[in-house]
Amino acid sequence: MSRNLHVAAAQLGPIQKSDSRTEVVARLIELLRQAHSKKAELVVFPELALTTFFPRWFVDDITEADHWYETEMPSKVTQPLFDEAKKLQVGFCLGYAELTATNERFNTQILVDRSGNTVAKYRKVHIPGHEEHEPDRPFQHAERYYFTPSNEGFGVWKAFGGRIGMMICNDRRWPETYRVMGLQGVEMILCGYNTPLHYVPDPSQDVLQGFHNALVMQSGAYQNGTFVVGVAKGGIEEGVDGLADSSIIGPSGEILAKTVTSADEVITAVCDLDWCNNYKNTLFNFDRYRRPEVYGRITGQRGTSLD
Ligand code: ING
Repeated sequence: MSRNLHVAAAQLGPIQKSDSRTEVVARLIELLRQAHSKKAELVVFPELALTTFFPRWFVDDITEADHWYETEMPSKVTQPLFDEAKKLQVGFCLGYAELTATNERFNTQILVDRSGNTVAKYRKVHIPGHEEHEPDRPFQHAERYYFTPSNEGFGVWKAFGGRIGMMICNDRRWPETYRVMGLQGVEMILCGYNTPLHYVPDPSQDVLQGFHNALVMQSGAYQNGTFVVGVAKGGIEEGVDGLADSSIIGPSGEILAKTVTSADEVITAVCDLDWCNNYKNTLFNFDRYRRPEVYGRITGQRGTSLD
């Protein structure tokens, strides 16, 4: 049996501060067309795909940053992307900064089906970086200032003939992210990221960024019998070099496709979602082999307990 989903990872090169949303949306549409010409049915764009990674700058008054957020989706400027996708009958996943009517700020990703309907919204759970200005850093990573961590957790949605989940950037480093979706039978996890190559708190990790990126997503895929699509905004953005290495990973943990540039680039893979069952029904038959009765600490405590 096979249940093929042809997916594309639409990697973005840098978006500079001066690039308008209109220019960026034109790039997204071009990538969407390329993916469609390769016969993709679902196109995955990165985290915060409409703007530069603005948490690298601190502003004393957060309302000065309001212009980086979307208050509606689709909006006037993003509507052409939705129109083109609908015309081509291609679905997509898009990351953006969301400012809600009740003034909450989330790092958000939506899933849009092939008819142009938004079928799912995910808001980032694990918000990395810092909440205060840290003047000694070469650049800020003030995501904890700009975004509220979502309490909605990790959903899995029936779409594109399978069970689709979403996570955003730092979420991919946490095994709980994958497992919570694994327990809902997820078959493909979509993940956008912005990962600076220079990790300010511990520069010894700089050379390991590519390794860690692959390590976590390949492990999460294998241990849960799911595809993972990891999509970067990479390259040098406002002087900060970002990891590219977008990839499509199978439930075996193998990388099926990977980008070779740090610019706008489309890769695709035909993903047989039934391949997931080889893992879900054997080694990782959760119902047969998991021992939740001894995993209490996973949800019972946050930090390490040394008692
Ligand atoms: N980025 C980073 C990631 O996990 C991070 C986290 C935090 C990098 C602080 C560098 C410094 O790849 C996002 N966008 O979550």
